[in-house]
Amino acid sequence: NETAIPQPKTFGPLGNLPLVDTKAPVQSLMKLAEEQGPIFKMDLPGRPNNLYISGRELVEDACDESRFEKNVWAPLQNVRSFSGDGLFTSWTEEPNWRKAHNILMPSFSQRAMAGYHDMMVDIAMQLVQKWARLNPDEFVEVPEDMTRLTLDTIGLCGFHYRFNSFYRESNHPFVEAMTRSLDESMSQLQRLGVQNKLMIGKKAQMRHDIEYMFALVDKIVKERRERGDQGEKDLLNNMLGGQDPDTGDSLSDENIRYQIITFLIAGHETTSGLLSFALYFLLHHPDALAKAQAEVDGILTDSSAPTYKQVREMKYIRMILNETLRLWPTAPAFSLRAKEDTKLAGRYPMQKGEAVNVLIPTLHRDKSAWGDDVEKFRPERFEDPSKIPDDAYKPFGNGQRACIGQQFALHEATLVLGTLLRHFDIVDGANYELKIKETLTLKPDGFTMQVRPRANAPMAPAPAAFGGNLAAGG
Ligand code: FDE
Repeated sequence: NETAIPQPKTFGPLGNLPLVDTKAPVQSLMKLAEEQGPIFKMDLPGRPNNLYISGRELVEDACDESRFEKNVWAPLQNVRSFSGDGLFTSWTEEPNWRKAHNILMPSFSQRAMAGYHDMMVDIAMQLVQKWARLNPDEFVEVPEDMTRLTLDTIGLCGFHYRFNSFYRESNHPFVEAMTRSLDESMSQLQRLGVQNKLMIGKKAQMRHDIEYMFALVDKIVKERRERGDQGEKDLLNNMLGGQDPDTGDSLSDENIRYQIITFLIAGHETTSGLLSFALYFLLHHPDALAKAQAEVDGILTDSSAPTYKQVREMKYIRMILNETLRLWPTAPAFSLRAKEDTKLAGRYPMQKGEAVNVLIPTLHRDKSAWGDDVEKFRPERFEDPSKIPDDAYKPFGNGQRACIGQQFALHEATLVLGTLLRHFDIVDGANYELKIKETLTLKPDGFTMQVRPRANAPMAPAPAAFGGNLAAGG
């Protein structure tokens, strides 16, 4: 009852490496999964025996937390040079993982979202006002504007720091440093060991970028420590003041630095990709777009900014986001390793420490879970929560190591998408053809569209003024 694991063709010492497009590894792996089936093996130079799984049955079994645990796999290990033992890149057994998890969980609960809502509105309105001032023939660069929005949102809700990305033509230098470092971390994976050693210029650049990121973050922490707590209910205050109920410990300044960088990475690329893909799908699905606009027209009936409660009422907008994450989960893979010798799905023997990588976009196209129309964008799949095949839907990862920012991302994205559709019609003026750019995350590359203010839209309200009492709602 043991089954051999398929492997595509190899190329001598390079193994399967030539089958992976260095610019689009996930899309290469999706194609391989189509040919090889729900489990296959890849040998890469210096990294033999990589297992990829993408079928419902196998993923469900690997998500059994009594036998498997999060694996900090190569892509994440490279990121550790700037995110250290922050939540995303730490092993579960590192003491700082549970400490930070315990301290930060309440800050990411659904209840906590009411406290961030006004800050999210502040940034969303900057985007609405920017788009409202475009001339009719101008194009919106969708992923760029969504990245401005999500970065500014996590900066404000996380640390009361304003990146002010909408006031800049080019990226904030922090984003440049972070993007370059993420790119370099991914490129290191594709190079052979000896090639990596030769990349002296790249290494110096990365050292420089990391120093810049640390300096900016350390300054934010230092200023907050000196100024003291003025009642900001943001992540930083919770980290500075919070104690782990298990150990009584608080987080060190070094670990707080890693968490801030983690939230800036995890909280902006993924959510901006989600919003960009959602707009792409709506351009191509006029029925869903009409239904979404009808929903927000019925909810946002006056000219004041959306309230927390109104966002919670936007059920169809949420369904659109869920369906978008099904087809293009912007964090496209995660990795698990065996905690003991075991058999995956009862037939693939695995030794303790051996890993399997979950290919989420292919899992989300498993016909046995989703039906024959898997390629179709159909938000109605998410209408009845009891009909969602949870074990075949993993856009936020698994178990205790699942995304802590899920409610944050979904509240923000629902607010933004709902507000945009209330104010604008969207037009595919460039006949954009989907091309997916891969970094640590996925996003639609070079996606532009046009927007037209809607005849019946409310005036874009000025950003809500808020001060020390903004946490009153939370
Ligand atoms: C996490 C996460 C995950 C898992 C990974 C692994 O396993 O490796 C996933 C899949 C995710 N995440 C996804 C996502 C999507 C979206 C849209 C998001 N995400 C968003 C967000 C926001 C924020 C702030 C975040 N996010 C965060 C985070 C964190 C911190 C983490 C880690 C956790 C632990 O503890 O581990 C994650 N995220 Fe996310």
